[in-house]
Amino acid sequence: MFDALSDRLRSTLASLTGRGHVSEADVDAAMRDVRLALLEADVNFKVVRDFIARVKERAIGADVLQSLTAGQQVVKIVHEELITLLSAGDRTFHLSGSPAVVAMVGLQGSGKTTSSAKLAKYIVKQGRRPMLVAADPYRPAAADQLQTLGKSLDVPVYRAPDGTPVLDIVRQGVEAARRQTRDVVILDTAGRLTIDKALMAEIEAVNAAVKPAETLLVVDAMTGQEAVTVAQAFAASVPLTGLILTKIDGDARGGAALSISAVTGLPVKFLGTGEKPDALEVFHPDRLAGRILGMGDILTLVERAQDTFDAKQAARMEEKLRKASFTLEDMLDQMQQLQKMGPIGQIMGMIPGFGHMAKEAQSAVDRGEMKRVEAIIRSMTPRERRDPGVLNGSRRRRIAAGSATTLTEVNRLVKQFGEMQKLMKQFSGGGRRRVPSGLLGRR
Ligand SMILES: Nc1nc2c(ncn2[C@@H]2O[C@H](COP(=O)(O)OP(=O)(O)OP(=O)(O)O)[C@@H](O)[C@H]2O)c(=O)[nH]1
Ligand SMILES: [Mg+2]
Repeated sequence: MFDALSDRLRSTLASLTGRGHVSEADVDAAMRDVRLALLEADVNFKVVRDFIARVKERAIGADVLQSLTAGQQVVKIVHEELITLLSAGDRTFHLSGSPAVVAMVGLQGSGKTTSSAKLAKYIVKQGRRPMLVAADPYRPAAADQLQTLGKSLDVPVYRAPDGTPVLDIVRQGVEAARRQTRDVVILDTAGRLTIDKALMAEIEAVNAAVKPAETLLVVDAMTGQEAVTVAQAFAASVPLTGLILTKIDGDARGGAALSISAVTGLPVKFLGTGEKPDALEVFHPDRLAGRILGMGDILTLVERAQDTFDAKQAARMEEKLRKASFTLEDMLDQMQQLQKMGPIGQIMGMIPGFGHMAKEAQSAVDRGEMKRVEAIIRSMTPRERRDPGVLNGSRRRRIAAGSATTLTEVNRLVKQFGEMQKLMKQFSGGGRRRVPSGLLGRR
């Protein structure tokens, strides 16, 4: 979502760091570019104006420009101000009360049900016992959707008979949770097409009836400034404790994510980054700012790796890498693990210095290149996977035919793997240098 903005900011800021002396005019010119980049990313114009004013005020101060590292300092100021921009309110996820009640509210299709399931999964990981409540009395299909998700996550779903009024549903849901010793209740409420009085009244009544510890507004980041307007309208009439921004993985321009906290004063607590139940990230302003400025986001990457990789397997892989006994079989394994971490473009965007390659890597995957490499390895015999040295011409032709690829592709893979092995031998000969496990499955 932040690709275009990120590209522009990176190149503008690179023009500042790539030189010895930085003048006030240089900062002005760079800030004009930053301003345009933000506006083009659909960031609210008042937010942009204030942001630029703050950066300029700090950057044009005498100590900055006279310093030998003026360029870097300006970038640092942009980074810090970007963090401030994203940091409104209290981002702690409060789960007080027994059970703690979390109400999900928002417009139709914003992602309430999906986010309820994601949150349930997140809460289970924290060692708690959530229950989902289908608090949409108007559409039986909504309850079906939640039940299916709950089943796949092994989280119980409370569902009242059709036609039960919403206040009865939520009270009964909380009761059911107490009986089943569930300590968190997530209310998946009904969406509306527009913000109307009836919806607001319903949210208020639910609030009064079950006193949620969190009332989270779910907004679709793909709708851009519309999302900001919606959040403003909700915030003006019901007490919200925070926001969940969904569909951050989409190709909208990112303006909603960058403006919504500054405009509403509400904290963003979570980001939805995909359709699957594990595509939820706790929102960290510093990490997002780092990602946008191309500084990477190692912390999120490490967390994802920890969630995805089994520690023993990772240790075994690292051992193999160190001893340079890594085979094509292992490479296939690693590629599969890596894909579990999320779309390759997202992952590469988190590695410092790799941001600019993220798009190309993603399109290589989208073109099916990763699948083809997998197919090639799968068409090899175990012996060939362990020792590509035996791959003579006729074996290679057999593999190309078996994997529906070409001889050129097979040759390329074998060659690349050979180069990788050489590299690994250097690493292992070079002493203690550790190869980050899990990151080498990349072609
Ligand atoms: N790509 C992507 N899709 C999402 C995300 N969150 C939700 N979706 C999709 O958005 C659509 C709507 O999601 P729901 O969770 O059903 O939305 P809702 O707010 O419960 O909708 P109503 O109950 O009809 O008001 C579904 O197709 C979801 O798969 C996300 O973070 N990324
Ligand atoms: Mg729903």
